[in-house]
Amino acid sequence: MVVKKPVRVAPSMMCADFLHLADDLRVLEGGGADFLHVDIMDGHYVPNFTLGPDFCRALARCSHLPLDIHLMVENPDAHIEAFATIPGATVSFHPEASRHPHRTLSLIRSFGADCGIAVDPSMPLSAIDELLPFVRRVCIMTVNPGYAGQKLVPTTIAKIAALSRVIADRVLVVDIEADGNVSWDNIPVMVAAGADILVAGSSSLFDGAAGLLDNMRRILELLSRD
Ligand code: S6P
Ligand code: MG
Repeated sequence: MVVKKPVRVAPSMMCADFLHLADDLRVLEGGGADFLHVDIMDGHYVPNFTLGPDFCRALARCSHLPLDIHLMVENPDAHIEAFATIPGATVSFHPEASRHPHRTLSLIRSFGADCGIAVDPSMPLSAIDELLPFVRRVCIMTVNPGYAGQKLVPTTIAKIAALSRVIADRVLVVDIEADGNVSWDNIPVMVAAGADILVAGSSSLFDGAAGLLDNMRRILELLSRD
């Protein structure tokens, strides 16, 4: 029998208040967050810029929560070392941005990090079929990469469900992460589809309607976790 791990929560750091980050990290740790999701954007793979290796290292110094680093960059191989050398990190990249994704996965592992791949809403699951046995995490992007505060691409829910079946059928040890518009309404839908990790951003945890701790509690309640 497969014992399912509880669904885990990865607050999206690009949605955090950078001017109160140290205090908010304490709240997230005490409130039951499992990872810190860090979006890295290069202005080429996506039109936006966000965070970088110095920010990741500062987070790793300031928090015991493992980093979940999501590279939205062209030519990820050129940047792997800066991120994969951070102790405890998982580093995910978009395979279409790499000429040889298997090689990129090996490079991540060679620095001691766990590796993952991120799947754009337009990318079919068949495109990652050959990579699945070599990754620990698949980040299913439920919005288009590049910005917080976007609306769900609805077809990505069926993609989570289909991937969940593939993982079970092939008896793989791979976590499915849902990334984008993880809202109060979408959380139960994503979990029912098979998401193992939820990236919590401006649609829930950082919606500003309540404090961080209250919103963390509300997420854990929805997940029936306390
Ligand atoms: C988007 C990025 C995501 C965002 C997240 C924000 O390119 O990969 O991780 O940070 O989508 O959450 P929300 O709830 O604003 O969509
Ligand atoms: Mg992300």
